[in-house]
Amino acid sequence: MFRRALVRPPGPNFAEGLTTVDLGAPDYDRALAQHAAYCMALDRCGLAVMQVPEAPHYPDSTFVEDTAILTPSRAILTRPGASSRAGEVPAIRAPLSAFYTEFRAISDPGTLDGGDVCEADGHFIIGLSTRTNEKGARQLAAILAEDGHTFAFVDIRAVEGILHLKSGIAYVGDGRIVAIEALAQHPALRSYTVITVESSETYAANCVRVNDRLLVTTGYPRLEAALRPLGYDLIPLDMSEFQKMDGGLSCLSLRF
Ligand code: CIR
Repeated sequence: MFRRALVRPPGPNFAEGLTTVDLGAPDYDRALAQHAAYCMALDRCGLAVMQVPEAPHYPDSTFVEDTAILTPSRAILTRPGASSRAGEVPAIRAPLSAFYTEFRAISDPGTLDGGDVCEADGHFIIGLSTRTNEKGARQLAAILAEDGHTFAFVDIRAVEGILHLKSGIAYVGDGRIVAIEALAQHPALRSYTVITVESSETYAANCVRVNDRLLVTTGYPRLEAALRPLGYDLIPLDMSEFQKMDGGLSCLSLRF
């Protein structure tokens, strides 16, 4: 069970962040409204939502998931792969220190974004991407192994259309993984029941199980139709403005 979430609202320069998609500039007021709806959804899932103040110099800082990996026993601060995002991490440590006494960190020359780390009940699937390099992935794996966690690597560097591993897969509990077609057959997913996302709905793969609810992006009826009969209690959320900046549901919070 998750009890808390850490979030960071987008700042006024949100549109100056990094993006690889060509969907136009995000509307700031809409982004704030979507972020507020996201926080309300986390509240409905039973989480206490803690807000870190926006960071004017870091337009991508609303994507807090990339700054830390949280396990029951420790907080692992990342070393984001995009140099413009490196300064986001220190502000995350302070609020986490109220709940974690043990901190570890990914260090140079390792780089790692939290969006590349998919936890499935204590097993960690770690993506190698343009943001997470092999050294960063191995550092994380070694830290996790100290606590008896297991791990697997998935190289997504040749997979088109996704920035992070979790842009393409999500663990939704009960031994099930939602995955885009390009990753559905990956050996690292062999022990799971895979719910394949059709290519027209790739963006929808980034969904988030929070306690007994599942956050999904609105506008993807095929994935919804696959999930509802399995008994998932869905909370659909409009993510249009975050999608324009390569972000999705999971990136907007750290859940612990
Ligand atoms: C970036 O390029 O870093 C941000 N514009 C988007 C980060 C999205 N984070 C995630 O998927 N975990």
